[in-house]
Amino acid sequence: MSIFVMTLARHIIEQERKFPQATGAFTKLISDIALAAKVISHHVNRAGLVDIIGSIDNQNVFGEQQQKLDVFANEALIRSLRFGGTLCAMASEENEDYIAISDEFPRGKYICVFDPLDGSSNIDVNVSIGTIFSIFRRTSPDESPVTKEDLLQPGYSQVAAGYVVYGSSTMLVYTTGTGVHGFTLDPSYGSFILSHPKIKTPRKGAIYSVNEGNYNLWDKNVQQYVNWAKRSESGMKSRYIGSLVADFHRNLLKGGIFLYPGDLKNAKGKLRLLYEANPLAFIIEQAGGRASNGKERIMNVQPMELHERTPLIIGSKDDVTVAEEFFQGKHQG
Ligand code: P6P
Repeated sequence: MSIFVMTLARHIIEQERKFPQATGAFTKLISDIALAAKVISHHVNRAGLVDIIGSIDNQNVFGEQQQKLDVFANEALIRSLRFGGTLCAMASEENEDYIAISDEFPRGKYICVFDPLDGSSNIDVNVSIGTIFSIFRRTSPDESPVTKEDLLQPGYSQVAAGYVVYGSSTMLVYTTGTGVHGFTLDPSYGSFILSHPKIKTPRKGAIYSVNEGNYNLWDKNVQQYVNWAKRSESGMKSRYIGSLVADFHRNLLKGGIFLYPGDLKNAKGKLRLLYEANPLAFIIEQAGGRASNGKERIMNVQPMELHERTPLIIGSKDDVTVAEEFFQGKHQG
């Protein structure tokens, strides 16, 4: 009996067929991202074996110590995307400004913003890390120079979003607005195989994920929510890896809520709107969940800066709704 294997490449082509005006550029763009993910996966899985572990002396745009794999992953994505003719611009957490594709190279109508290797502080201790990406169409006329407004689009304008989690296996999870689909890398063939079709997250979960070490920095509404979540009546248990993609992926599949609130040190929290919160928000909504900054839907927020931060509450719809009620002082827990 021949087994039909649905690969990422086949799946994207089928998705593309749903858009009659599609030109194949989108298929190539996702394929280019998948190629970079395979290259990064190969090096992440060997990190302990070759001299790319440990910090290098330069720092990224936020003064954070760059791990060599950060730099490698960023270069792998930029190289894989720059000359494919699908983009007019890209932006990365590792680069202060966006990268416009110069007109000496073939250019496309898409924009890709990404966090090349999120959770990189976990590399040396073999904890799962991830790549997160978000894709838009440009808003300025095709032949004109790219503008910052092309990059600063609200999350509801995304045409696709996804992440790669480098864990016990390497998985790529993506959406183009018609459901969420998960692919597991089969390293023997170097192909991403459809392993989790049409992912739906439970309406309510039993997991809350937050760094309770920040408790004394939170406002009282946030403290009251976490105090409620810790009580047996909430039916919840705490799970926190400290790697966004790993925490998000577990909660997506099992149900639950991830929170990174603002605090006294960082009023808007730690996570980035464009290439962390928005892509994961697109995915969670497509999977039936919800993503908020505590006051409003994350994907409605108009970005003002490339690297702006946002508080993030994301996961099962009912769990996020309860947390929002606490954050807004409406829930007497
Ligand atoms: P904290 C990793 O550095 C990261 O950006 C996310 O992957 C993760 O969710 C968060 O920071 C963890 O931050 O303050 O809890 O260590």
